[in-house]
Amino acid sequence: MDRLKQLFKSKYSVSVDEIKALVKESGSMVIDQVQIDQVYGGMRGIQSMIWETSSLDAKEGIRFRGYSIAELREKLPQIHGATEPLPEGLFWLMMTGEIPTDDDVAWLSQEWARRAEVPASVFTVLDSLSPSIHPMTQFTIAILALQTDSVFARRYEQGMSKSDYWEVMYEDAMNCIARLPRVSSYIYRKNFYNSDHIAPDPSLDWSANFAHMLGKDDPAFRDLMRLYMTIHADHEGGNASAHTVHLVGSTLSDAYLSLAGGMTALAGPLHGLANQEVMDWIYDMVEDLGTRRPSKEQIAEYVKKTLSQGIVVPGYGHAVLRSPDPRFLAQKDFAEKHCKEDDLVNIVWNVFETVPEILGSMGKIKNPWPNVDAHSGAILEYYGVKEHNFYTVMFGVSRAMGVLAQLCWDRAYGMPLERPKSLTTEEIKLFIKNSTN
Ligand code: HAX
Repeated sequence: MDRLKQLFKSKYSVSVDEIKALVKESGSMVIDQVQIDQVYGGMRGIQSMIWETSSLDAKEGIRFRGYSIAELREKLPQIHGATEPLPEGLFWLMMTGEIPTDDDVAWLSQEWARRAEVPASVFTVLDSLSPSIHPMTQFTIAILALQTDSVFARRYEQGMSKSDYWEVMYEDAMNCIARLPRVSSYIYRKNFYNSDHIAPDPSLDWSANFAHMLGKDDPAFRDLMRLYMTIHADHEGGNASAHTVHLVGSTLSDAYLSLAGGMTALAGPLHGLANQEVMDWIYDMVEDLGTRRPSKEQIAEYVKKTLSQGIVVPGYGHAVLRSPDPRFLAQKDFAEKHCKEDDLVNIVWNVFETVPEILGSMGKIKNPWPNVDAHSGAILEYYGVKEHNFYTVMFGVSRAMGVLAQLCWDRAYGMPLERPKSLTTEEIKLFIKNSTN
């Protein structure tokens, strides 16, 4: 058994015993109450699921196993010469609750490199797809094509004990994460570089190898990828992509099928596609105003024009957060060090200074602040990844780490099929009538 699997096993064994005891002793305690406006309002805030790998505070933002993004940037191992943490370290942390050593992350980099070979059939599937198919759809199709290699699916068909589910989920999660940079960079080079593919370099860490296969070998871009892959990985369990993976996984669908479900949720414009929408919106603004250096007054006018058309300002607002997203601030910090003169980056910063006041003045928006997607595209463009419709795929590669780490926990806990109760409006009316009589 490898070192991460061994440690994971020792951790989950303790947690499973604790959970059994707490459910036995306190299982009937009421943890939350549900209002009718929440039932109609996207289930906001209802405390109804377990997610161990991270937790989101409305004001403070995300914490991974208790560590903020600022703390992760300080505490997670980095490789020599790098300025950002290795996402391998974050995966280890999410799986075990422990900050890994330099040796642990070096091992994990090698382990993912060892598992990274993508079956030729996946490339055949991708080659058959028209370039007009959105890269995010191609990515989801590729994940489904990878499913032929699912260890869980094969072992389940042969008949396996429930007590072994976690172990094969671990194998699938590790293989899947290892292969996603290759698959997604293949989509990138196929669509935008006339299938001029770049072979992986297994001597590199996971993010640097991804950067390399995209065709971007600037050391600063490698660091950007390490940061990007770290901050996009997880945002507790209730967000649409994470919750979808958890839900699909609860049917005992394997890691690939579950992840593909989550990626179709991430592909929506109110979720991960917002990073593409932000850049398209900025380009429309630049064209409309006829300048790449618009003043804050010009930006304010354009924002008001967007809102008057009934269009949301992409990259702003959040279902949970009520302050600027620390993932936005981490990217701003990176951009201040690496590309502070860039026109598009400066537009992002001026939008940040302009939009919250306008959105706040509308009175209905609960969070006028930027989210993670408001910043990422401008920095990616700076380093030459200019294809906006690829950005959500990059988000998806990172998100896989968080949701698949949690799926290992779901299996270790023996989480049951998820099946909440739905109501008809007639039933709600009846409930109101009976409650008020
Ligand atoms: N621009 C204009 N209007 C906005 C807005 C924005 N950025 N954000 C919210 N609103 C509107 C809502 O559409 C809603 O309007 P109606 O009452 O007319 O329907 C109203 O303000 C109240 O919404 P809310 O309660 O503040 O926000 P929700 O929890 O319903 O929605 C969203 C959260 C993220 C979906 C929303 O803020 C939004 O559409 N933002 C723009 C898209 C975006 O950036 N999405 C990415 C979010 C982060 C993420 O998941 N990244 O992957």
